[in-house]
Amino acid sequence: MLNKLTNLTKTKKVTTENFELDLSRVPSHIAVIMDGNGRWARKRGLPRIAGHREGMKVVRKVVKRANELGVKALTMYAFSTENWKRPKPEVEFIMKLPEQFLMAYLPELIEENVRVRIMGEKEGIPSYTLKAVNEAMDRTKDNDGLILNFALNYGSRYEITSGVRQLAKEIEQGKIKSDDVTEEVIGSYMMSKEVGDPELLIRTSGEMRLSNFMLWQLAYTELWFTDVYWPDFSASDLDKAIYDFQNRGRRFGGV
Ligand code: V07
Repeated sequence: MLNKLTNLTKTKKVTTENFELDLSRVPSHIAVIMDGNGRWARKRGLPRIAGHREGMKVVRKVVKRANELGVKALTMYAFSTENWKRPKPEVEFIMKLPEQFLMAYLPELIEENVRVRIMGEKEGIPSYTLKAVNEAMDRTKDNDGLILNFALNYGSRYEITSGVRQLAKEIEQGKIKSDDVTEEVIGSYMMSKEVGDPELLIRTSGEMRLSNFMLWQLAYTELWFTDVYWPDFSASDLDKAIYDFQNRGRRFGGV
């Protein structure tokens, strides 16, 4: 078992049975594509929604572990703009998960000094989902620990398009000059402006695509893939991703 920890508080290193993490080089922002919930369920002869429910519990475990390791921000891809194409009952079930998640875990998140955020297009999200999320954002707004940023009704090309449209509007109005448009300026028009760019992207379930997720922000991000289905993902899988991150040769100005 990889999740038996020793000396977490005593030294700068955290040891599991197989590897040691350097707590001074934990990625500050990790983004996660939580894929494989439907396949996890099918493998067990369960309905897809059972996979989503199980996946929700894993979010909590990963938040807990990330917080212990000193991660500053976690961006979790909860619902994409493409996910509306799924069968209506499945979409309705998924949209009730934020409320369920918060009912079960909000007290614990508050306790752990976590700040809840969302990024995505609010239009289209059911009102009961927004109500739960707004309440969580409000009740955690003064927390200054880990930022738990859910991508909800999010699509990166949409994000870039609406950011560029807004920027163009402000150029037309003379609020900003086209010559002053830098990468930093464009970044500030993205929905992730609060959390910045991830240092590590994790995608579960064996797919090796970005699927319209944080295309602008992932320019320099280390990408880590695993065949593990999201509901089977554990705290030690997170450790392994961070361990691999710490053992990759970081090249500057290279490829
Ligand atoms: C969702 C569970 C995880 C696997 C991926 C798809 C299904 C937690 C949330 C959530 C969102 C906002 C919030 C609190 C919790 C969530 C959706 C789907 C839409 F403030 N899990 N989870 N939201 N899944």
